[in-house]
Amino acid sequence: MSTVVVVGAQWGDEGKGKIIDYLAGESDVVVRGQGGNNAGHTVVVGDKKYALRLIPSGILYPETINVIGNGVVFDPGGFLKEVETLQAKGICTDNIKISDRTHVIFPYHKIIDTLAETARGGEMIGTTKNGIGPCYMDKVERSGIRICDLMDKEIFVEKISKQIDRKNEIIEKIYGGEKLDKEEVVATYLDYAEKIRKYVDDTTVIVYDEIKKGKKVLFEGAQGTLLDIDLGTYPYVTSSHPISGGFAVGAGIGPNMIEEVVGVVKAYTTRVGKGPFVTEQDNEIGDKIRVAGNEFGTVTGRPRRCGWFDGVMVKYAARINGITAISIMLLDVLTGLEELKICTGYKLEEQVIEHFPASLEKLAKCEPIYETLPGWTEDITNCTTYEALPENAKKYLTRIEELVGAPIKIVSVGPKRSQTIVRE
Ligand code: 2SA
Ligand code: MG
Repeated sequence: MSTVVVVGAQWGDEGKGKIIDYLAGESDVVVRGQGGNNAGHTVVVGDKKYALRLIPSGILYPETINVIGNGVVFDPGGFLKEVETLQAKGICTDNIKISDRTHVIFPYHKIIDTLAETARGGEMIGTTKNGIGPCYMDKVERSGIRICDLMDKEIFVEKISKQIDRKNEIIEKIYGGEKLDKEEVVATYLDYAEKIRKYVDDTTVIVYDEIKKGKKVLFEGAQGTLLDIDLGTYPYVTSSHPISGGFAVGAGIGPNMIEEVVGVVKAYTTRVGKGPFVTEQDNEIGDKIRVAGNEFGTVTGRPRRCGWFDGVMVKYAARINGITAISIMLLDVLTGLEELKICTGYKLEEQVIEHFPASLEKLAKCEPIYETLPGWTEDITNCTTYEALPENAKKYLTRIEELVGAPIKIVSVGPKRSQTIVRE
């Protein structure tokens, strides 16, 4: 396949980093199309660990072109820091292309993100406070500032001056926060502009040409399907489209250019932030999974909420993404649990619900319908073939395939690259 999209099929943190790295090694181009530095992939290569946030995973391979597409929201300060960290580890960062249509994150976006969360009080979303939502708000409101604006000093100064005046009013009058110093923001961003200029390009042309040449292009999803602004658990979502269709818009390609969609799924479910979670195990089982799976946020260290595999949710993700292959992650975390439960349906006021509901109030009232399967005790971390997995592990995976309606083609049994079973 020459074009592959990799998406998270749950609430993010599915372990996409590992699969993306696995596929990036054989890709000519790796493209990000949504989100910003609210994403965070950890890639382990040999004994080195790389934490990527905004830069595509292809950066670890010298020949690969890394595209930050128009659908991304771009924090220049964060980007330059990431470049520096990679360079310090001996990684070449020349092969990065940033779309000239990408919207830029400014300090007021981060300030407003933080102030708005505080103002929401008990109803906070639990955002990453990176200014993601407020930057997308400006984009949709049609007052955003793009990379192409930043590249032209005169245009930029005019636009940013107006914007800072507006934002200072919001910060001061609505939230009682402290106003930003206009000159300081302008000077900082004019400096950033010069540092990123060499990376800026029309990436829609680059991606199109590479696909036409028959090159291998990997579209690297961030976050997860249930965090999609339209199709996720709204309002506990991010402000972009972390689904396969998000790449048509966020990279500027025709949807028919996407050939394969890999859905990355944990063998159980986790979520960070707030919102209903039908299969949540706020008990000993959840604690066991959290410890075994090291389910704590990479950046903040927040404990993640843990629960059983939710077949209703992943079936929904498979449908809206057009998932052609599933990659099951962290199967080894379930080793040693006597019984495993899989949610096959939801019950709402005595009715069985087969499709993931839109209303969060309904979702919060849904009871999981579980099927119980026997667990396994054998260590699976050294299994290199699907056949070598314990019978009960295979039964568990087969049931997931049936429920979700897509084939499992990759199974991960540990963090290392070598601990990846690819099914022929
Ligand atoms: P924001 O900051 O506006 O995007 O936050 C809105 C909600 O989205 C959630 N959110 C996330 N949840 C899980 N993982 C995220 N990023 C992953 C990471 C990246 C990945 O490891 O950091 O797995 O690809 C992520 N980003 C945003 C957030 O908690 C809010 O609920
Ligand atoms: Mg993560």
